[in-house]
Amino acid sequence: MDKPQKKPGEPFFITTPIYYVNARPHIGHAYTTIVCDAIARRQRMLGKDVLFLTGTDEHGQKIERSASAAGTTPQKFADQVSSTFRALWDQMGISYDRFIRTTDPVHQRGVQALFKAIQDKGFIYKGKYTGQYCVFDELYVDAVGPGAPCPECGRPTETVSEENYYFKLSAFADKLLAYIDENPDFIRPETRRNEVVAFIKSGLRDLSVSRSSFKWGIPVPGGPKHVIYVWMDALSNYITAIGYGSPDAKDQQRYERFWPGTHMIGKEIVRFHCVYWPAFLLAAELPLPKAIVAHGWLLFEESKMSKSRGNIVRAETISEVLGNDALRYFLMREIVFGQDGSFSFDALVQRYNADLANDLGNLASRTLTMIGKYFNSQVPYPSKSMSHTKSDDVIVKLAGEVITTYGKLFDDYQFSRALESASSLVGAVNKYIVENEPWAVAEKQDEESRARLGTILYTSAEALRIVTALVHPVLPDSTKKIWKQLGLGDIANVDLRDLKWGGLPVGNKLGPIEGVFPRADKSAIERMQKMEEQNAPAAVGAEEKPKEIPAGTGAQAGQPATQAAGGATTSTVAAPASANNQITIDDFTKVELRVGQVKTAEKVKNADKLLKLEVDIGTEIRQIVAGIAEVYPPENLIGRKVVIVANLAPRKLRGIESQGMIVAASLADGKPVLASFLEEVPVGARLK
Ligand code: ME8
Repeated sequence: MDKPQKKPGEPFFITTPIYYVNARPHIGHAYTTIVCDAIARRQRMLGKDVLFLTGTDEHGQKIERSASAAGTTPQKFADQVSSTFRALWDQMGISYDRFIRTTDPVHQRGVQALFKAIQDKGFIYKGKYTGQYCVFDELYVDAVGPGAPCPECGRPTETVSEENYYFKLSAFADKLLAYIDENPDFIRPETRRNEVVAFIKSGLRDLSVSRSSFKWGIPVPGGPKHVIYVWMDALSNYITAIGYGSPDAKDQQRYERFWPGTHMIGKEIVRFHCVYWPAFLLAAELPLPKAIVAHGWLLFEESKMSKSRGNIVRAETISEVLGNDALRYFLMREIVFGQDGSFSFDALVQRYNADLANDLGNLASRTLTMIGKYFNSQVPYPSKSMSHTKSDDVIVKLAGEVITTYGKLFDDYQFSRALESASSLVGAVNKYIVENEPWAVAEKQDEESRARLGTILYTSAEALRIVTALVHPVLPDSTKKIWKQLGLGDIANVDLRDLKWGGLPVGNKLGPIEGVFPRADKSAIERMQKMEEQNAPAAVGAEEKPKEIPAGTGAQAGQPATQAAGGATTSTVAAPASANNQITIDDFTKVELRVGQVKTAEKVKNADKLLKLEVDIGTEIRQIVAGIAEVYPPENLIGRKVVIVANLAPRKLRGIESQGMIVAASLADGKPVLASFLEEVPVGARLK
């Protein structure tokens, strides 16, 4: 079973997106990374020479602003968040072979080489761009007018007027369409492929591939006032990480060996990967990716899990309470790959208990314990002639079918169905054990009964071995333990191409037996929820101090208590806090006050005092409902800098979500006056 020595197999290159360093990792990022990890592990077990790449995307205006809002330099900011990603992947046992950072000098050199190659072929020219740009998506947008919403995320766009370098994207529409048509597996699943085709057919306009109004990026070769557009920079990681653009011959060989590879991405970045990236490669006359595979979104409480929605769950919490494998299994079994899927702690624990603690865990513990007890921990002989029954053949046949089905489904990205087929074998063997009652057979000492007992337990243990090998890429930690208990070597060395019935050696001595999937109870859910609550940004709600808010400035007239949740918070004209009302500096620092800039403002229907604003706070755009309509006409607020309580829990006012609150003084007549600055202050700066 174990391979005597590893010959380098066929190359197999798989990549995750490189994650932005403006947000800390959550289980949405973990989802893509885990799926790639499981694929990489399976390919290694199929004898492939695997290169699994992940990393971080560190340039661009969004990161520059996030760093400035955090009061640090972009490089320091990127160093810190990038190391958080890397540390998490290490903690989760992600078997990446290379971690690329776009601030790595080798990457910068490679991006410049690609830019130059495209330029040398005549596909880059200089021009002036005046139009809308979405900083959140780092996307040029065809919308018209200042503040027009981004078609991708709905946030207000910014007007950019810059002299830029342009890429002749329009020259590649026909070539792309022909390639997609000739290579049906290039973009998966089919729905995404259809979207891409429709997008290209709607007309491709040339793309600006540099920016000149900020500095945080890779300089354009020969155009030092410009930095290369962050998506061109980021997409190039897939080749710079493996040696493209390096003068070193070894790097060149690595690039030649592994490129093209397979990209795994979330569905929101399909256009960048399936249109821009292949067009850049066509322009530079480089091979196109083998495949681009897009999955759906992980939802939490019905909406996409993301930092800006404040509904993230961290992988660390789940790992700490249930172990790494529980999250891996949930994400790959519960979510139909390609579609959106919901996460909840209840569903996680339910899935873990049902499939792992009960089914697989039970099969392992009862089979191994009985071999320990009745056969002195040595794998018994399965008699073919004596006491053989049809039920044994059923398991042998099913195991053979599952090996084939599991592989086919897994390699077709149907992970949930693959795991379902593995579960069907586990279920069948558990049933086989119950029906054959080995504990009752063990009570009889005659030769036939001993032979029967041996057959039952060999059949169960061999099926367990097969399932364990199959699901190892999904459950690396726990299958490693089961493998040891079966007395076998290193599970990572198993060659799945050799997996077939009968590989468990008779007489094999089992290892020490221990429980692999302890059952989780309600307290596990509570613990995880508590850990996430403690990790969430501190929320300061008006409910805690309703008295301090004069009724007149309430976000909703006559409802002072709800005002601070989303409206203007006011420093009241009431007496200052008395000594016993004092707070410590720690209390104060819990309140995250930031400079924001109003992008859009409009009246809320049927609410005289309310305005709905979109406020840029440096890292993102927030929607805030404020009770200031009686004093401030909406048009006077556009472009105005205001002070925002940025870590207030979101609340709904008149059915509209308010994601923070604006700070204002409240005069004796209850009228609000917005806090403002005499000096110029950058958007996103923190008040402390
Ligand atoms: O887009 N559900 O980085 P990013 C599923 N830097 N997957 C999710 C998810 C969710 N709720 N949230 C995040 C970028 N992801 C660019 C990529 S690549 C050259 C540059 C995963 O930090 C998913 O893979 O916003 C998604 O595509 C990716 O994280 C976005 O990560």
